[in-house]
Formats: sequence, structure tokens, C-alpha cells
Amino acid sequence: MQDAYTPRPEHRFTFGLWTVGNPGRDPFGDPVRATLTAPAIVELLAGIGAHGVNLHDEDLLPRDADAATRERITVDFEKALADHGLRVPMATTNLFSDPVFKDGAFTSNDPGVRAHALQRTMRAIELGVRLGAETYVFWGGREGVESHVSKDPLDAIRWFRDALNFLTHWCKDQGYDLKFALEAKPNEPRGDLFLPTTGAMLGFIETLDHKEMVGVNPEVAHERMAGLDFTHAVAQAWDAGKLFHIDLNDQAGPRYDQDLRFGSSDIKGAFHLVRFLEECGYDGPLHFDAHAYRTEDAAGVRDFAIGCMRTYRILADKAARMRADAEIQGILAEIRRDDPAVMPLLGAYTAERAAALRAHAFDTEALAARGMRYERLDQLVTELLLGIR
Ligand code: GLT
Ligand code: MN
Ligand code: MN
Repeated sequence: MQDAYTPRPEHRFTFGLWTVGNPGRDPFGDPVRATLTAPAIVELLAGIGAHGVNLHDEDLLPRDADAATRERITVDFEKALADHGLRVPMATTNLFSDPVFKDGAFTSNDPGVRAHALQRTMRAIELGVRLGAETYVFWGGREGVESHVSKDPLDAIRWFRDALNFLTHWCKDQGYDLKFALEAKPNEPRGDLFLPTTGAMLGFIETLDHKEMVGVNPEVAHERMAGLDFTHAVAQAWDAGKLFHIDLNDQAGPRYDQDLRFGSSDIKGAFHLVRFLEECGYDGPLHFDAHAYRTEDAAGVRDFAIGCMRTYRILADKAARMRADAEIQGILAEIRRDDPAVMPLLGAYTAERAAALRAHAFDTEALAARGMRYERLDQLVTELLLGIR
């Protein structure tokens, strides 16, 4: 079906090899779908209008493959990308599947594991750069604890900082023009993960040697697992100039990481997110880090991927309708209207302004009595989303 919401490459939609390639394995059950090869995933994504494909090193290259095998797989993948006109905007390292990382990678108590994690990451960065990636994601994976006697959080944060500093210096020495994007998650697969929210990552970034090179990759599901509003986290990242990448999916409240099809659970939350992204000027990749329900076959995976992109396009259209809706805009203008008596009291600090503000008599009864009209406003947005405006 072709319509106004049909995804096209210029819409900047991307998927990880591990997302559409997810065979439906979970902690309680075996795979339910055949594993797709990387070139098959490239063909699938190109056929439905995606812009790019992202990967972990191990999504493409088996951990123990010899050099000749790695080269052959990489060349085949590059050929598929060229044949289908797909890009690789982002790459990352799998620092969580190999048993060697059972106690974390950069924050493992074992210095041998910490050093090995750096080596793996350097090799994976080389692969990402070869494939043309501009952004390199760091999701901690197992950087955390179950027992709080096992690790000093100050050591863990210091080790994580040491690793990122080492890698930013190394990238600059290599002449790589790469941005790092840190992805937070509060828990799972460990009981508690370090730097558990996007806000925590933003604070941490300010302590790095090359902080200008490092931003965040917020994920809808991860922020919601912590009970937080995702759009607020994204807005803070944008305000800080640190929204380098984004992982779009959905999640029904605090529970295990569901990675649901975008907009499938909290459609209103997805709308406000799309509205924010479309209006703030974000022009990076729109990456869906999600996977199809375990009930699906290959056709269901395709439905899932098309659904993520269509829902984004439809919500972008709804955001435009909201901007053009006279009643909604009228209420917004009304509730934000300037008060000429008070405006001179607001603004940058001056001694005169402080003195005037200190002396001003506020009619707090009138201020408190004012109705804000949010019920009407929210209902209008609800009706717009439900398709009757
Ligand atoms: C894994 C995780 C995601 C991360 C990926 C990048 S891997 O699927 O659940 O949130 O973004 O490492
Ligand atoms: Mn993610
Ligand atoms: Mn997730």
C-alpha cells in the first residue's frame, strides 16, 4: 500500500541488524523464527523504505571467525549495502553476550576483562568506521551488580570514565570523525546498572576528557522502565546539545525491557515525542530499537518494521495538524499570554529588577483562582489523535 505515510529513505529511518533479525528468543523460550543473514536484512529494509541499518560487531561477524572469514562476510555485507543503497549510520560493540563479560566489561572487577573490553571495542570501532558509521553507541549491557557488596560504584564510574577517555583519545589519534552516544538503562540484565538514566549520562559526560565528542542515545523503553517521561529526557539531551542518536520503541510501564513496536503501547506519549523531534530540529537518524512479537513469522516481522515507520509518519502529520489547529493554538496562546504588569519583573538579573520584584504586591488569590484549561486542551489533542479533528 502506498500513501502519504509510506516510509522513504529521506525520512532517515534505521533499524539494527539485531531488531528485524531478532529470532524471538527470550529467557524462557527458544527462537521461533529463522535467523536472517545480514544481506537478507539489508534487502528487507531497503524494500520497505528504510534509510540505514545499524549493527553490533557480533551481529555481523561470528565471535570466533578467522580473519579470512571476517573479511568475506564484511565484503558481502558491503556489496548488499551498495546494491540496495542502504547506509550504516551507527555501530556498537556487543560487550554483554560473551561469558567473559558476566561481571560487566569496562566496569568488571577483573582488569583483564576491562582491558579485553577495550580491545574488542577498538576492533569494533574499526569495523564501524569501515562501514561508514558516524555515531558509535555505548550501551552498558552488564555494567552493574546484583550484590552491592561486590563493586564500589565510585570505582565503576571511574573505570567507565577511563575507558571512554581512552577510546576518545584513540579515535582522535586514528583520525576517526566519530561521535559517541551513551545509552542508559536502569536494570536488566543486571539487577542495577550504573548510570541508569539519560540524565545520569548527561552529568557523567561533563567529566570526560573529550566531552564534545560524547552525547547520548536515549531509548523510550529504558527511560520508562525507570518510571520516567521519555520526552522530558530527550528534551534535556537536546537542550544540552547532546542528542546524538535515539532509540525509538515502546514500553508499557516499569517492567522488563519490552522493545515494542513504536507507538504500539503509549500512542499519546509517542505523539508528544514525535512532535518534539519534528519541532526541535533534530536531523539525526530515527532508529527503531525494537522487535516483533514472538508470535510472528517473517511476514509479521515486515509488518512490525513498516508499522514503526508508518506510525512515526502519521504522528508527524498529526503534529502538523496540531500546529494548524486554531482552537488548540488559541488555548495555548491564551494560557501563555504575557502579563504586562509582570513582564518587567522577569528576565535577567539586575539590581533594579531584584529591588522592584522584592517590593511588588502580587494578587495571589487571582493567580491561584485562574483555570488553566488543560482538560479542554488535552481532550482536543486526544480527539485530534483519534482522527475526528
Ligand atoms: C540491546 C539493547 C539495546 C541497545 C543495543 C545496543 S543492544 O538490544 O537492549 O537497548 O541499544 O547495544
Ligand atoms: Mn537501545
Ligand atoms: Mn530496550
